[in-house]
Amino acid sequence: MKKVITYGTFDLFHHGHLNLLKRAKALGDYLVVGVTTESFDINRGKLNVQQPLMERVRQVKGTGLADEIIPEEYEGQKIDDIQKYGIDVFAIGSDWEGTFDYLKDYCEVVYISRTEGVSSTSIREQGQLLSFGIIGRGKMASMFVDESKFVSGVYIKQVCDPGEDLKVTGKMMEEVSAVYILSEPDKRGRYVKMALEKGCHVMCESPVSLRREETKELYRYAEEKGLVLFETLKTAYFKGFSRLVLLVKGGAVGSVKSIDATCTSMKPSNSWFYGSHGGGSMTDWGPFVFLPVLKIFGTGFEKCSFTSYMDKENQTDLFTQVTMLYPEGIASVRAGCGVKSEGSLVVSGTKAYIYVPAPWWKTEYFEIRYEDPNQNRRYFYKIEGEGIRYEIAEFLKLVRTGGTNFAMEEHISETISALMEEYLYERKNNSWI
Ligand code: C2G
Repeated sequence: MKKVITYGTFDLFHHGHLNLLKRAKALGDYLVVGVTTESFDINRGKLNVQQPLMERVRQVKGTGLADEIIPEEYEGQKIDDIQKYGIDVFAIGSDWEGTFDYLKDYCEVVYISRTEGVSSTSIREQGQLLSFGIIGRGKMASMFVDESKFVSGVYIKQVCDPGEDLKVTGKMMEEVSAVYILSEPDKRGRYVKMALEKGCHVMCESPVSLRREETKELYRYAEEKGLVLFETLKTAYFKGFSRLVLLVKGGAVGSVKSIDATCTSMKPSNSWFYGSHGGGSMTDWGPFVFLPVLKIFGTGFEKCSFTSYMDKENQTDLFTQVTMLYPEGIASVRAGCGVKSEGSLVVSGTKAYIYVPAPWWKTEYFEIRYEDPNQNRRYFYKIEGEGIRYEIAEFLKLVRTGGTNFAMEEHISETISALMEEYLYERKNNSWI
């Protein structure tokens, strides 16, 4: 019996896929089809596959052409599969011409000519291209433009400077279906409201507003209008970080008793960014250092105290320490600007602790460490580019299919605004030394 194998994502199954399967099947007597898993696709840069694995498997099964369907989960799996399933022919579309020649050491390799004029990407984009307007400037805005190129189904139509006349910004909002807001934090609330009024979905940098009540109202308003309001904070959307949180919730370190997180940078703070509030370490890093605490311990802290070392002349906090007391444990987070420190995260539990080395907010690597080092585990998650593409892909998914933003739930977003509000209030009314 001649066995053939082929692989694919098979998202939004179309006649190009069907032709490929038919021709692959005709090369032998038994066809094995490898369907890619979500995480494999993300790792190889396919970020906005629309259908979940099981749905894609069902579609392949529905053709009646596959004798066996397997998941494709990791790089290098093809050689394993060829050996495991006793494969004679590896077949793949001609868009991969040459890429899989290395498999010739294991079996025959056939490139099947690709069906012209149809692709999952073009189906995804048909009538569904999401046009974006950006309110912001500088490095962040241009990084967003660059990263958006990795998410099919999105294009940037216009960029507006936050200093621009509101009429111009309003006009832009009328011409796009989504807006990304990275203006100064005290202006964000107004832009979010305006964009929602004009029927745009909104991606907004963290914090959405510097007042809890305003953030809450904006979420209510978005819901009322049937639009997505989405708070961006890169770390929240990284696979490594979300896996870490899931592991902790699943009891990997036992009951968590303490969370320590530090974020510092050498560059001077964007003081102007916070206008009359003045900037500093907390305004630069606050949402980041709060994130692991709020994701793991939740938002029900009993006490929260801030201490800052202030550069009084410039009204900036150079280093800030925040202690949060929860019924089950304590969190101690630090932020610094113009100070170099170990930007690590430690989540300590009754069975073990998780250590994320600097810069923890990228969460590309972490370890679970036990009393007995033989039990230690290491986890790696690669981030492509600046990592903004993951947020954009998640946003697009929510716009298209609805649902909850589990990476940054509303109550966490609200609490980040509340903590920033409280911090800025205390800073104004306290004289820290
Ligand atoms: N295909 C085709 N004609 C099209 C579109 C796709 O012949 N118009 C083929 C592709 O060449 C591939 C298969 O259909 O052989 C599945 O395509 P995708 O779902 O796009 O998967 P792909 O990203 O090509 O994955 O590691 C290799 C991958 O698993 C192949």
